[in-house]
Amino acid sequence: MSRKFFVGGNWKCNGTIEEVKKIVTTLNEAEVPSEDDVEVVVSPPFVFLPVVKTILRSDFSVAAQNCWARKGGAFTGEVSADMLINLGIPWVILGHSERRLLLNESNEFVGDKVSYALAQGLKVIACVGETLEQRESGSTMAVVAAQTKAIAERVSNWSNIVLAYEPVWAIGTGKVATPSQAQEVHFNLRKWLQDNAGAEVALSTRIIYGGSVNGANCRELAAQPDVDGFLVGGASLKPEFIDIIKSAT
Ligand code: G2H
Repeated sequence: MSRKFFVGGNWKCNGTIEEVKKIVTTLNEAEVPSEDDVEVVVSPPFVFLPVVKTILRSDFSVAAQNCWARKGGAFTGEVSADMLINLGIPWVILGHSERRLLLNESNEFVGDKVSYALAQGLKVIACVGETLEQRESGSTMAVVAAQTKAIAERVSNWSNIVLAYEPVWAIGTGKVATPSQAQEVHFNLRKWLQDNAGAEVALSTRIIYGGSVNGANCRELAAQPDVDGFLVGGASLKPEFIDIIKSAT
């Protein structure tokens, strides 16, 4: 089964309205492979979602960087999945390591968010990944399996989930995983899906890589059989994001 290449741009907590409009202009003017070959989703901070959605080319989509774990109400500072749907936002990134580590989001809490967001009709980029300490102690697979299990226990339909493997030691550090390091974890995650969610889910779910992806290293990573695309941080704010999109073909 062919899995359409997926390139996400995670803008994190960056940008002014002027900078955001400039990035969108660059994207809108770029020649990239067709929608048949690559799915592109950019994720600005919440406050810029409406403007980006309005001015972004129609073959690219937008994602929020987070949402609340259930229906809205008395949860100061949170944004609910229902609100994103109401605004016409199709995607959300959940479980990013910056939220897991800096804001203490547990595997279970991330699983609850994924489940609720899917139930409201959002598509989810669900992030998993180990710290350097965990990698060095040999527990990479146990860590990403536990993170994926907390999602799998709460979700039966994986068709609207993209799984992003983002080793924490590679995020924003310039220290990208080697193609074989990425492939090894992606292969094992797919095997985990096969054993725990079924062969169809394992074959069809896109597993993308994130962590210091740039225009120079993307092609070698994209050539790995179980790397189905990227979640890009720093480089998604720069024109080289176009080169990363082009690595789809
Ligand atoms: C990982 C990635 C985007 P960067 O967080 O999700 O960021 O490409 O800057 O390492």
